[in-house]
Amino acid sequence: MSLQQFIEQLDDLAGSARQAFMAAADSEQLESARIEFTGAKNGQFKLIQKQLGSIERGDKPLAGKRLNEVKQEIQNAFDEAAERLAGGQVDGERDPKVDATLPGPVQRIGRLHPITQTINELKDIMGRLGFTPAEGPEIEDDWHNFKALNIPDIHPARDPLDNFYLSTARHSAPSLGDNPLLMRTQTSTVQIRVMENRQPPIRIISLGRVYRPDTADATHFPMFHQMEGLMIDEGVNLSDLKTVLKLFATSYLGDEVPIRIRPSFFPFTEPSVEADYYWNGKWVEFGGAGVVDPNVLSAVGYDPDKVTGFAFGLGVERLCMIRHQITDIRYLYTNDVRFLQQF
Ligand code: FA5
Repeated sequence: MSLQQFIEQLDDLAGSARQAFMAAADSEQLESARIEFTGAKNGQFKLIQKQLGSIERGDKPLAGKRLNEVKQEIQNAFDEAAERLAGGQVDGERDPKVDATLPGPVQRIGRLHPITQTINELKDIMGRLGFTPAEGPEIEDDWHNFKALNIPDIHPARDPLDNFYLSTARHSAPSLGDNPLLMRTQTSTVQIRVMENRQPPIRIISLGRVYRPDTADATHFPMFHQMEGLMIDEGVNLSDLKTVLKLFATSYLGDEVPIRIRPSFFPFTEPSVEADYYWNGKWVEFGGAGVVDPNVLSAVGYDPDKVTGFAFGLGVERLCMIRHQITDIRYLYTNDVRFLQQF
């Protein structure tokens, strides 16, 4: 059994025992609740305690600690109920011995996942720069994931081995010329969806999950998040892009952060760049970007002679990892409470 399951069981038990003790209307009912939860032979606490043996060795100290805490919590709840009944008080009556101004028992409450916290912060920062959030589906079609982004039919990025196509025949390649569905590989799909439905000026971001059959390692995961940015208006150029990326990096990382752009290639931007920022003594890549290719503007019905724009796509996990010095992306997705509690 995993540590998390063990702790969840204990927490459920503590809640149920507290409720049962509180609901007991007389000492007989309280005693039968006590036997049910803490009976020496088959009490529920005993049954969970027996599972301690199946917990991994390294997790045992934490599991044992929580076991003792819950035992004490249940005992306290029992003592409170016994005291209440001894005073002849039943639910709903006022207990003169209870001081309602004292803090109650410590409640273990959940918190937002670090990636959700990062997403909220990114939305905040970009919101201050005038970028509003836009959404798109995670199951996409060929048009939005490739074709409208100037990625031609014969292009290695469409390889079935590099994409999660949704096909009735397993592992079958999509037939050219139709519009197969796939899990989106990039949030650039949302650029197209927004431009198809709105006229410039446009200044949006889109934050969401993307999927690639990448082998998981310290910096790669098959499901990860990207933040897409898109700005279209008259006269928007590469130096506007650099300004926005610099303001973003400085806001997110908190200091004056130098950034640099290097030439790169994406079919949907021309010129294309890779953006790096300087952090903790080294240059770190934070995503791809560029000036929106005129072919993309034409594909959505804009006039490339009238409007121009820039786009960027950043890896959210990588940003979160740099900021919190997380050394392995897999920590974000193994749901270990010891890791998650630190955020
Ligand atoms: C793209 O996905 C482009 N759509 C970015 C873009 C948008 C370019 C708009 C131009 C205009 P790329 O494949 O490099 O680019 O991915 C962008 C970022 O996603 C990477 O810099 C990295 O931070 C992150 N990333 C890529 N693959 C993974 C992975 N398997 N796990 C975690 N993060 C990843």
